[in-house]
Amino acid sequence: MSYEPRPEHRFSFGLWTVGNVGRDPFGEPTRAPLDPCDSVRKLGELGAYGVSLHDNDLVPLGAAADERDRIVARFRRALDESGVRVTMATTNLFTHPVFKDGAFTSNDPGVRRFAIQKAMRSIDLGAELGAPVYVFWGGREGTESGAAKSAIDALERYREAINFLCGYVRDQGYPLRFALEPKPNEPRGDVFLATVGHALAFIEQLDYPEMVGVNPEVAHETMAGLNFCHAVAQALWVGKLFHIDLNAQRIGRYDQDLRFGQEDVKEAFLLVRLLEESGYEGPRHFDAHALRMEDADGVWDFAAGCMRTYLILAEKAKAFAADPRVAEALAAAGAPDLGRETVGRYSAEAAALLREEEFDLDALAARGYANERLDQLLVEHLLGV
Ligand SMILES: [Mn+2]
Repeated sequence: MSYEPRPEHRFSFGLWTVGNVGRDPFGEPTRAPLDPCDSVRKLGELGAYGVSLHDNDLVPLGAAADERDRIVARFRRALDESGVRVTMATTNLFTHPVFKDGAFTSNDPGVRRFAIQKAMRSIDLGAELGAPVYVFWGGREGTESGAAKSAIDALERYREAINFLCGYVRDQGYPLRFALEPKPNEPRGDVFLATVGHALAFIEQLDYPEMVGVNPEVAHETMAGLNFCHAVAQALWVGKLFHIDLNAQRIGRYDQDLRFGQEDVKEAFLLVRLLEESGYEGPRHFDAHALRMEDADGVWDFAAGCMRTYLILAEKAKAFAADPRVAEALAAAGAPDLGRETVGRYSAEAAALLREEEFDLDALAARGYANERLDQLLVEHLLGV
């Protein structure tokens, strides 16, 4: 196995990920900014399929129209030369101080109107670059002082904004779908649409729910101590996994955005197994960055490592599925039986039958589920034993 990334593996990286300069809340940048065109060329050399971007990763805020067009044309050439495509675009609605109280949910209507205008222009850019998915991460949509903002009003304004932007995309005829990216906190103390479950429920209240899915991120659900695979599975189950942000994170920490597989290899394995076996066809997108002590070379070690670990885990998932001992342990665990209907659709006849059915509770309760055997096999696969 060479584990060499190729475009058909559909790996993608944000411009802001490899371009991360190593700033943190306590320290200044440790690396020089990268030219987005150089990032695209380097990602192409490493075997990546795609790149994603915020509007201002490419075009500075406030750039004049001719400057914008010149920057975009130059970026277009780098994409064409490298064969890398834009797989996702999004709007920076968090860096400028104007968004300090929120963007779509700022208490100030002027800020809210500016945020929607900025998103429209950014959607134009994403469509021009051929992005099929447009992500909304509402990092500033939240509160520290719960008395200062009605969460009900905020959700109504959030819905108004997404509905308006759906209308804009339809009106322009862009072949673009939206994906909401949940996060429980950071930078705000408490962020609205905190988890995948919150986002899925919100989507059902929109005017065009079919246009909107989710972009779950490993770090964001893990920060809250939630099971990321369950979140992804629920998104898959309702056909809403439009995009995914892969990285690594330890529970209970700040948003670490570590290299994919850097922490909790077992959960990373289960995630890769889920994605590979589910038929998910979207990009395997890394939203992470190199550690702050890395230099320019370390950035590309980070990027290559994300892809290599994914490919190793995909191979491990195949070997796990093909192992007859695993199949036997899965059968002993009853895993295949969960795929069978329990009572089927309701009918009076089925209800009458069930009402009379007799159960041997002692026998049902006495059964073992062989989870120890199965989980040990999983661990040994991962340890290469
Ligand atoms: Mn993300």
